[in-house]
Amino acid sequence: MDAEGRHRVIMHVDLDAFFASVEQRDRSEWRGKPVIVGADPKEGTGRGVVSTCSYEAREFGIRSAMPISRAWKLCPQGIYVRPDFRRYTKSSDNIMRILRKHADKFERGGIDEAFLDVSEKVRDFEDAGELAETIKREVLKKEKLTCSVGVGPNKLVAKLASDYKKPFGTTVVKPEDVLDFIMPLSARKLPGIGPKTEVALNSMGIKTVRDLSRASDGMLVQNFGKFGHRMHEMSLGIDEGEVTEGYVVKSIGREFTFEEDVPVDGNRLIFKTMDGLVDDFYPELEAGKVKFRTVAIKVRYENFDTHTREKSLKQPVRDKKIIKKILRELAVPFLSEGRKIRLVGVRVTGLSFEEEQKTLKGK
Ligand code: TTP
Ligand code: MG
Repeated sequence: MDAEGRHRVIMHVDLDAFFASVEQRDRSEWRGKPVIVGADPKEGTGRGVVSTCSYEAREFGIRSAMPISRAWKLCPQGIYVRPDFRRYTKSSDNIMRILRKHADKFERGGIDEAFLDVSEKVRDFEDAGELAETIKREVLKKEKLTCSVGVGPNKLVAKLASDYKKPFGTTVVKPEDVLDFIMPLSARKLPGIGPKTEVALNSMGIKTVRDLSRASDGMLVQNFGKFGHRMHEMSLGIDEGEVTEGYVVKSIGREFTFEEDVPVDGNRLIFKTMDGLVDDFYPELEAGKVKFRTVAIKVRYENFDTHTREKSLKQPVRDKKIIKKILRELAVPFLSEGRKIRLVGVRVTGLSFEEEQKTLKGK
């Protein structure tokens, strides 16, 4: 609330099935059909995962991050496409330009989502709901894509609200309705609570946000450290975070958990996997015209013991061969450890942007 006791009005906009919707927009014969964007399914034997899928594909039970082989089993008749980041980035940039002009303060939250502080632009929450409809119509007309919008007194509530009615939904949560809105949601919906934390919470009998709000702050801190305190705050709908300009991608990378831990003589498999991960994210660097200065590797051993190493170059470059070469160097000490490896991750950081970032950060 500000000095006059007025609430902030925050909006969160999230595109519906973003990558898949771009594909359906650009290939009209795919509209109304199950479209799955991700790795090559290779008739069910492919490795890698689903990036996202159309709502038609979700009816078959397919979801983001699911193994592509599993998606194939659920829906062999689906349309399977490799991601084309160049087109997604372009659409994303166009949409962000539309959204930005409706906000007092604007923050891009990722490739398909943004927060808008519209406190000065609207009279009240009802008015904000109307602005949300205007924005949805404008995005649909100019970019031929649908989005869902959430409005609330803070970023947390706005984000939960945009997810509440998808696709093409609008959900307005007034300050006095925050607790009624948030309490029945699954605790898993809160940002930062992933599958592992969910399991830990479930084992304490905590399933919903209401359960979380009833747990003691001290107990949560004891089990989860600082994040325990944050979880408790979130369960009460509290979020003081400001909408801040200047979204910057800090790193780009991928990781992969082996189906079975890789034995100590598995160097070839490790190298092949790392190369595959690089091939997977490299198009994102090309699409965004991004250079990097640092290459990093992450290794998790069978006992979950996790280590990282990195190497920085003198000059930023964009070169796939260099990434692969440095990763091989960085991997050497891990491979001579004599322990089985569970996961490898590869990442580039120290990013510099030739042009896209300017349009992101501009006025
Ligand atoms: P999301 O907004 O999480 O998903 P979505 O837009 O596809 O679907 P929804 O209607 O539920 O919002 O992510 C945005 C894009 O990010 C998504 O289109 C593809 C990409 N993505 C991945 O590549 N891998 C992932 O695991 C997730 C969650 C998203
Ligand atoms: Mg989305």
